[in-house]
Amino acid sequence: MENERDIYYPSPESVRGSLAENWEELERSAAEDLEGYWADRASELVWSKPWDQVIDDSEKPFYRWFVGGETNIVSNAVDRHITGPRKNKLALLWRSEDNKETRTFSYFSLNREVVKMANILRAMGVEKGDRVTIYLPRIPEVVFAMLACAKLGAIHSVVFAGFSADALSSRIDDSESKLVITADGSWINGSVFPLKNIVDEAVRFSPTVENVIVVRRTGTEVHMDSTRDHWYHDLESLPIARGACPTVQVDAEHPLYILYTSGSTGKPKAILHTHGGYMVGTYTTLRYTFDIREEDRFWCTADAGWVTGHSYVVYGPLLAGATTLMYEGGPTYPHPDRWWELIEHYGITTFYTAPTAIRSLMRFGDAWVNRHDLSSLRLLGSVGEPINPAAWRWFHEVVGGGRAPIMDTWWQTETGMFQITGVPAMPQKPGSAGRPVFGQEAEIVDGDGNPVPDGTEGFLVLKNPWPAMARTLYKDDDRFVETYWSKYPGRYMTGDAAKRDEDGYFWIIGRTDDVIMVSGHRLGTAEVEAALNSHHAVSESAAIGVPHEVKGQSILAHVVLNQGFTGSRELVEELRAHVAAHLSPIAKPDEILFVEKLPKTRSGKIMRRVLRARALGQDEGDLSTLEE
Ligand code: 6R9
Repeated sequence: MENERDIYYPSPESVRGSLAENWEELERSAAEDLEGYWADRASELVWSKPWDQVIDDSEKPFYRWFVGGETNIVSNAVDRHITGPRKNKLALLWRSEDNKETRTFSYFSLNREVVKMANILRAMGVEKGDRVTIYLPRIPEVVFAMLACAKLGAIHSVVFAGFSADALSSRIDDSESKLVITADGSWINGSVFPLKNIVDEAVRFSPTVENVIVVRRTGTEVHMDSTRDHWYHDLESLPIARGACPTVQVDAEHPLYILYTSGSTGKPKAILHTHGGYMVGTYTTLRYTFDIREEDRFWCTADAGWVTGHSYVVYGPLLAGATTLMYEGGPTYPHPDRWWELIEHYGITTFYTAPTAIRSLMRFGDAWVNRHDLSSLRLLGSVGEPINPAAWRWFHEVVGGGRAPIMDTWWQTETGMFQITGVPAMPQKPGSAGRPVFGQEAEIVDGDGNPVPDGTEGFLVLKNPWPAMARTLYKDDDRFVETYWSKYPGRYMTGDAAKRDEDGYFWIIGRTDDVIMVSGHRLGTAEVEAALNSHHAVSESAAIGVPHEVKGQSILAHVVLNQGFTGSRELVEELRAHVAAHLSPIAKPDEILFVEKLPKTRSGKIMRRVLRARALGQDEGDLSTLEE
């Protein structure tokens, strides 16, 4: 933050001929004519019926986009490519964690896989509007499954394949999914994570799930229920899998997917995105920010279980007709140069990852990077948390060879697409996400919604609607209005604290609500506490995020024990394992403190702010609402 004046000017090569070379002009014209700007972008894609109206804001905040238009995101992500010069272009490259298997799909063969899976889903009774839960690791089938659902007009709900049976089951039940697509297991650092067993447990009492499709990945022995479970490789060879499968044309506002994300209460929020606007938004932002060119090879390291995977592994790159890499494993297994090796091997030009990964790789030193030829890289990207200037510089200098600018993209599950970011031609400030995307206006306000002067910290709000905006929370319109649109009427409340500098660049500080970002994964304090509280020794608990050098934030849990229990090293380990099993290994608290009681408000709400201040040795602030 002390380096606001530190500016990196892009090299002439990153500016010349880039799609948003004239960014100042684009910014100005989109501000003058928002509808015209988005109508032009939408016209670059195919619609089976043109829209009558670009934005309908008659029932704010329930905005509708491209009203009256009909299309399907798959018509644009796959179908339109196979009738043109991209038919034989590589769409998806895949590498296994053990580095021994490679699979590649042209747009033509991607379509074949999607058609096959869609035929199978259709034969199992999946129809337009039905929900399907996808619980798959980073393998090509996760892409096929998402696209197959979309092709039929069904709504996918991808659940990160690291969540526990409890978390999976509540998401299946809430979405009332009739089908679950999973794998026998997944590879994590050389060992098997038992996905199918977790699904078995999750669907045991599910009132809605009729079928489970199982992709063979690890070859581990699993239990197959003959009336419910089907191996995908068996289904693939049946006659039902064959033949053409038309892409169902849907209304622009037809739901595309639900994605559960943490909120400040225990119940995750079911973010709903739609076909038309989401398609236009992800297509446009990916192209302008990452300057996608035909010869590029794009790699976003995110998992399809998070929004970054939805928008910028699956939909955005395919909409743009790009070539994408998906890698099954993580950054440091078996050695901290696996990613660099893949960049070299595949000639990746555009590499998009998270600060937590950058920091963890930085710890191993430059030598691991330097033994690889990374000269193909021309653009880098960062997402998920603020990137600290030290990590920014290392990424730029050591990985990007001082050539590749870094696109620091700020956005959320709810926004569906980038909201604040740079473009290659824009000067960069390490640690700042840059400027609102074309057509957006962001503002920093105080608690009453009044804009604060530049340089002052406040709450980040968005002023204009955008096509990929969440339409609602599935089955919960009231919570949607209350969470995002009620505090500052007419403006979208992001929940982040930030400031703007005198050049109009935004500096994100972090979440203001009770959400913890561990390694770029968003966790609710309430979810972690719910997992802890489900242990028989725990009476109650409070989880907070504290700064962590590598992970961004780590979890510090305060635990009040039931009578008859005393805190011990063993119990700490037991509780950590318990959270891993009942929520996710990512959510394991780094530290657990046993306390007599928790600070609470008179109305009984835990004051995590006080715990945070204590943990950081800061002033505890206003304690007037504290109990007793
Ligand atoms: C895309 C994604 C959203 C929250 C968001 C903010 C943080 C995301 C950021 C960033 C600083 C960036 N965040 N990108 N903070 N700089 N470039 O991560 O979605 O999982 O919903 O999290 O992540 O706090 O509010 P999601």
